[in-house]
Amino acid sequence: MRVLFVQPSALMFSEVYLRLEPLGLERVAGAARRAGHEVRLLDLAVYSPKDFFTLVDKWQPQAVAFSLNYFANVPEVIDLAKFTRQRLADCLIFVGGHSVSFVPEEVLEHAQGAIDAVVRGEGEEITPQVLATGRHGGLEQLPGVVTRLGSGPAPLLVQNLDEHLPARDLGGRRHKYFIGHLDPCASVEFTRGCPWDCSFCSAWTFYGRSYRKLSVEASVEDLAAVREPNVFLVDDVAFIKPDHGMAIADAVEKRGIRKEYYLETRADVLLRNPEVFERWARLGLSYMFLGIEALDEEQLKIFRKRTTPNKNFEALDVARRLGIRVAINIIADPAWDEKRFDHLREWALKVPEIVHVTVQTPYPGTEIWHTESRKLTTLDYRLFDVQHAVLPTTLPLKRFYEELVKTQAILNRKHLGWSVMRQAGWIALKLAMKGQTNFLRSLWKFSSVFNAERQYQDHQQPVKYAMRPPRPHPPASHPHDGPGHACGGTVRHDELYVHVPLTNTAAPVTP
Ligand code: B12
Ligand code: SF4
Repeated sequence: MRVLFVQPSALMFSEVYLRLEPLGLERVAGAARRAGHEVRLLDLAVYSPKDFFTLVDKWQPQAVAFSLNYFANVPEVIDLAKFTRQRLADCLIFVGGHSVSFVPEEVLEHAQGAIDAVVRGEGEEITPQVLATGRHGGLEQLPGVVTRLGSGPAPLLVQNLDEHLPARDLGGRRHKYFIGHLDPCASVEFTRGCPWDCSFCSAWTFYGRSYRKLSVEASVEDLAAVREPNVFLVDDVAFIKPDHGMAIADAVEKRGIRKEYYLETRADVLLRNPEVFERWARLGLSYMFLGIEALDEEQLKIFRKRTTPNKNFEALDVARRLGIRVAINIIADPAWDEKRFDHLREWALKVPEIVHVTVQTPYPGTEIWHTESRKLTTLDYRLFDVQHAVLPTTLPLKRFYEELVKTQAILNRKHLGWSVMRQAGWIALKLAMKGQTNFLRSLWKFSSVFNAERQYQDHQQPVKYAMRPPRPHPPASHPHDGPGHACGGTVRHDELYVHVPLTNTAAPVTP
């Protein structure tokens, strides 16, 4: 069968800071190819919609599969599916990925028959079965598959992550993937899932709080196959298990693999296992993202981060000592006024770290989607990208964006200050001489992307597809029974999961 896998276009953030390969889709496409299909992969973050239209018309795929990891891409994917259906009436069209796994029925409804099935959960093992079944025979009986006729049993976790290494050769234009000056940059996965349960995050609800590791051999085999000099580790929380991190480090050293790495982890994991980060710093770990999220204890409790401001600040000290450059994120509540933004700016200018600000956004699949008592001000999927306010703002909306963008601009200038700029300029020039211009372009893209007027105007656009609002949940009996004082109700964790925790493969790990 001719099968086309499609990654939708990149969101705001990616125009400035980073653009990364669609690792999940490469793994799923690899599984389809191993099952004997003729496979192509098109990433619309690096190709244009015109390339998609041409491929559909010229290659005439018999199946088209879209990845939908981000809610903000829902309208785009539905429109592309509708286009495909008009051109190829018999084509099997299905969608899978992180976000769509939480809202399969509503996406099928919006698509009005253009999408045959939504595949919930991990796609590697089920996709060959979906392709073998085709559009006319019982898709709705397969695990995790939802069609307009009904849905199959709960999705199954992949038995062995080692068996599905990504098909990196399928995509093309790999020189377009970068993060900051790690240009070009590939992505690699050592572990999957997260045992914590932060109230604003859907990583744990997707994987049923499971945490699994690729074997050391498979991790290193994949890393060794990467041609790029830089690697983004996509693990939700890197090096939770220090032995695993150390064993991979041993193997990397033995094989003489030298790369520059970027990873994401938690402050308490860094404090608990500094030796593994120190080891990786020697192997080339130069950037780290720490999920700090809030500066005060009360807010950390609301997010259920299970850490304290002191621990967070201690972790920043450790990273500085190790010589690892740290980027952190703070979540701005739409209720913030000028004073709160001022406080954040003041703090952020004092610390040497790169500070990013995103907007608190309840998503389907997160706990706060059900418990947030404030009413959503929009149901436009495109605005659910953590850069827009979807909850009522205390400041007039435009003022809120002015404060947000002012903060982002100050922080952007801070980490691209004159001395850094001189250094960055030099790096950019060296990369440009090698034909790598992503980092260079990103240096002056900021103001065209982060723009208060543009963000405000996004709210005035007509809404073609609207999200289904959350179902009301029973109110918490006490204001602190729920995740925090903003709680409007309670929700059982087992109602949130895509992959239901099992005792064998997915035993929840105690953090
Ligand atoms: C790496 C990562 C990124 C990378 C993106 C890499 C890329 N090109 O996809 C970067 C850093 C760019 C990024 C950015 C953002 N991210 Co992000 N990201 C992640 C992270 C940590 C891991 C994703 C990953 O690679 N996993 C490993 C691969 C193997 O898994 P996967 O992609 O999910 O694919 C599997 C399944 O989803 C499924 N699948 C995927 N596609 C398909 C297609 C078909 C047909 C089928 C059948 C199955 C299938 O099968 C795959 C294999 O099992 C996840 C957290 C998580 N655990 O998922 C957050 C996560 C997905 N990101 C999130 C967010 C909010 C964002 C941003 C909006 C944040 C921001 N600060 O602006 C941006 C927007 C990005 C954009 N589109 O432009 C949220 C999503 C929330 C939501 N529901 O929309 C998550 C869940 C994190 C969280 N804390 O909640 N992200
Ligand atoms: S630790 Fe990170 S990945 Fe895990 S639930 Fe919290 S925010 Fe999500």
